Order: sequence, then C-alpha cells, then structure tokens
Amino acid sequence: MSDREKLFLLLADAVVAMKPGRVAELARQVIAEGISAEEAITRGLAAGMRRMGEKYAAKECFVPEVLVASRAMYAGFEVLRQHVTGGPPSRGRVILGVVEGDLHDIGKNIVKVMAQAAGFEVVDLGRNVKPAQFVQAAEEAGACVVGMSALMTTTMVRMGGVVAALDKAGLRRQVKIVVGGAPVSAEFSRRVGADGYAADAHGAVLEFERLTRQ
Ligand code: B1M
Repeated sequence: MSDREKLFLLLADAVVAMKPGRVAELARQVIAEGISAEEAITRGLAAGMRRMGEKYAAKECFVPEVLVASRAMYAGFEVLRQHVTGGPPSRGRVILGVVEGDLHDIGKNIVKVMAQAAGFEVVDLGRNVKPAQFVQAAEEAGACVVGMSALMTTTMVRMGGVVAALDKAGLRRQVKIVVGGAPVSAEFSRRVGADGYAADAHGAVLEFERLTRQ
C-alpha cells in the first residue's frame, strides 16, 4: 500500500474513531505532502462516513455516534476545502438541496464541496426543500443543473414532484436534473424523469460535467 493510500485509510479510521483533532491533523498532513485534497475528501472522509453508515446499519453503533463521526469529518473538511483546486472560473450554477421531509444533509454537503472544487457555483438550499423552492432558485440563479439528494425511501419519491414542478415552470429544457442519495438508483432516476444519477459525490460532479457539456 502506498503512503497516500495509507493516509486515506488513516483519515477514514479517524472519522470512524470519532476523533476530530486527529482527522484535522491528518488533513493537514495531506496538504503538507502535496496530496490531492479532493481525493482525500472522497477516499478518506467520505469513505469513513460510509463505513459509519454501514456500522449503523449493522447495529454496531447508534445515531449519536454517527453524528459525532460527522463532526470529525467536518473538522477534516474545514482543513481540506481551502485546498481543493478550482476548475475554470465558473462552469455554471448548480442548485443543490435535500428534498422535502428529509433532514439528512451530510452527503449533500460533500457533493457541494466537490462541485465547488470542480468550478461550479453552488446555491445550497439546505434540507427539507419544497419543489417551489427548487423552482424559484433555479429561475433566479439561471441554473444549469438542479441536484437533489434523498436518504429515505419515504422521501426519494418527492423527487418526481420537483421534476414536474420544474417542467410546469417551463424550466425543464434549460435545467438538467441529477439525483442521488443512498436509496436512489439509476433505474429510479430514469423513472422520475431525471437526466442523471450518481452513487457518490465524485460521480455527481462527473454527471454535472457530462450534462453541462451536452
Ligand atoms: Co437517519 N435514517 N433518520 N438520521 N440516518 C437513515 C438514512 C436510515 C437508512 C437508517 C436506518 O434505518 N437503517 C433510515 C432511512 C430508512 C428509509 O429509507 N426509509 C433513517 C431514518 C428512518 C431516520 C429517521 C426517520 C429516524 C427517526 O427519527 N425515527 C429520522 C428522519 C429525519 C428526517 O429526515 N425527517 C432520521 C434522522 C437522522 C439524524 C438527524 C439523526 C441523522 C442525519 C444528520 C444529518 O444528515 N445532518 C441521521 C443519520 C446520520 C443517518 C445514517 C445513520 C447515516 C446517513 C449518512 O450521513 N451517511 C443513515 C443510515 C445509513 O446510511 N446506513 C440513516 C453518510 C453520507 C456521506 O452518505 O448521505 O449516502 P450519503 O451520501 C453519499 C451518497 O449517497 C451520494 O454522495 C454522498 C457522498 O459520497 N449522494 C449523492 C448523496 N446525495 C447525492 C446527490 C447527488 C449525487 C450523489 O446528486 C445531486
């Protein structure tokens, strides 16, 4: 295993161990060693959070621990986000939000940082976002992409409503729609009429790039 791979693993381990100080220290080491901040976010911080999610699903930990781990992840984020290399000045505006009824925003926040790193301007609507808010933001910002996140099977169904609202507002031609979040799949994205889907934050940015190139 190379030194950088080891560092990514240590970062993920420190997130799982819920140690913000250690995560921040390792993030500073990433920068000092000239390693890509984007890669450290995806393969270190996000990987650690994914492991926490799996531990939770296996009943090896509880929600408070997942939240403390997310605080550790954000400690690393704060260090790394200043070092993510931007793409060209602006590749366009992306509206991001977690759909109505859903308060899970950790994954969406990772997508946000990765999109900003790639040169997109992000308008972050936060969580529990109603269809009308997506429409208003897309109109006001002249957005090229609307990205939606959902973490629950009960809320992912709201994505179709947002697609319909954008359509009704006459924005569907100019705005590409990308969906994601743990229960969402490529098949589901097609069913709700989205243009793109990604399983992780890196994939989300690739989708934004693909769809804005067309
Ligand atoms: Co809750 N929760 N939660 N939760 N929570 C889940 C999602 C759940 C699967 C746990 C379980 O039961 N096994 C379950 C949903 C079940 C279902 O589908 N129906 C669940 C539930 C039921 C609930 C409550 C109802 C619990 C209750 O109160 N009884 C409640 C609902 C609140 C609400 O939303 N209305 C609730 C509350 C919470 C907390 C507030 C305590 C907290 C959220 C804190 C926060 O986000 N600020 C929380 C947490 C932490 C979780 C788990 C443990 C972890 C989620 C997470 O952050 N993962 C989760 C269990 C699990 O995942 N196994 C669970 C890490 C994150 C980095 O991954 O968000 O998937 P993720 O993001 C990834 C990809 O999905 C992708 O990229 C990201 C980074 O690579 N991605 C995109 C995400 N968005 C994207 C958008 C894109 C593209 C890719 O394009 C635009």
